[in-house]
Amino acid sequence: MDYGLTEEQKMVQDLCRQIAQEKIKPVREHYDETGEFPWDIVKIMADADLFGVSIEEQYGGMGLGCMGNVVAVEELCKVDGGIPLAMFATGLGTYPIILFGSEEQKQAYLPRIASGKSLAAFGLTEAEAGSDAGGIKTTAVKDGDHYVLNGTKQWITNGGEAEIYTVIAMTNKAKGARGASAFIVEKGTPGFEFGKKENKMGIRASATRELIFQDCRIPKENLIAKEGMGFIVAMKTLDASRPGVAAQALGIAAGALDEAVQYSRERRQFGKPICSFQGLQFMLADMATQVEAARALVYQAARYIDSGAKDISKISAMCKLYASDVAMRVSTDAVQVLGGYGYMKEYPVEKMMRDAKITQIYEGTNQIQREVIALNLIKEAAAAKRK
Ligand code: COS
Repeated sequence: MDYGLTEEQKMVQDLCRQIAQEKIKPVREHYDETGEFPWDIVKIMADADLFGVSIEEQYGGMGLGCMGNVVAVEELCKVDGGIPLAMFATGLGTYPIILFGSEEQKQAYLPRIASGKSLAAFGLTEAEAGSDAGGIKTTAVKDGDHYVLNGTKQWITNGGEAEIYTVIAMTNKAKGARGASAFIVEKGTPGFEFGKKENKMGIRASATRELIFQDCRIPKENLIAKEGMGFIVAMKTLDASRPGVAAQALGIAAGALDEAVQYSRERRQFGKPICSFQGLQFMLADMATQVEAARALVYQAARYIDSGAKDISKISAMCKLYASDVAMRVSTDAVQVLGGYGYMKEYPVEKMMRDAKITQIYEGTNQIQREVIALNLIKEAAAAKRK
């Protein structure tokens, strides 16, 4: 099917398909079992310039925007939802710099990230502040030419492996969400350590760790935007990055569908391939329809973002919500199609089902996405009434 991709987007898609099939597929089981960080694949993705897909060309990237990223992530995640996360979690950690960084900060960090020499990570979540992003307790206190950070961030993707961290901390607790600020913190800064690596259900090739700040002094130049802008930086970052999670979910769903269709042609019961039974055909038809609908919404969101539109919160939340629910349903159905084999680790669909679950949870639970969508609907209706 022709999705109206540009030549450059098709080139990225082909490149990712090749990397996924030739490099990731043979090792996905190993990384899932061991939970090791996939540095060999990170290097392959870096050599293919994939870390720079959506970074502007003037900073060493390909300049292919959100759509370039979505196409790449979908293709890689058809084979494995965990290993490529090193790449698009780096994107999440980079958005605060892309969207709000000064020219000096962009020049200092974006070329390093685009080349894949340094991974990035985003530090917002804390033990007591997940959905309630405004409730963070980590503090940043100005002290001359420095800020001093104290606090602990939880469940940070790429934690420990990344060199560059964008971190949200309170510079004025009394002001609540309006008292938060965003900072760049480099690995190796004294007072910045990592907690234990989490043992997860899925996306096990991805590193998830705590970031621990104890009197960590960073130069005042590492403040992103202005003091008090941190919550907005975080919200706009999530608006920009959620289509990436949606693309991960879409890729997992499409990969699970492929596995189910293939298997149903080979598996014989009652003397014929199980794909000749209508009960199974109806399942496959529903799975395929959901995958296409998710793809349409994810591509629509990415194109809208690339058009330069400002009101992207709603469509971004919608595509993440829809594609992740599709990923969960389709991967669960794929396990059902494969039956007993689907439940075994010899086949990839049980892993796809485990990997799919996180897409309904991280970068904002799907309950939060629904809230974002509803709040925007109400805001739009109020604005239309005023006109
Ligand atoms: N873009 C720009 N501004 C935004 C915004 C957005 N997407 N979302 C909120 N804001 C602004 C609001 O307009 C408000 O501004 P004012 O203070 O000028 O009125 C301010 O930010 C506070 O907004 P609000 O009162 O809606 O904040 P809440 O604390 O109620 O939180 C939700 C809103 C729940 C939507 C937010 O906390 C959220 O997205 N939580 C999920 C966080 C998340 O995804 N965590 C996952 C881990 S990070 S990988």
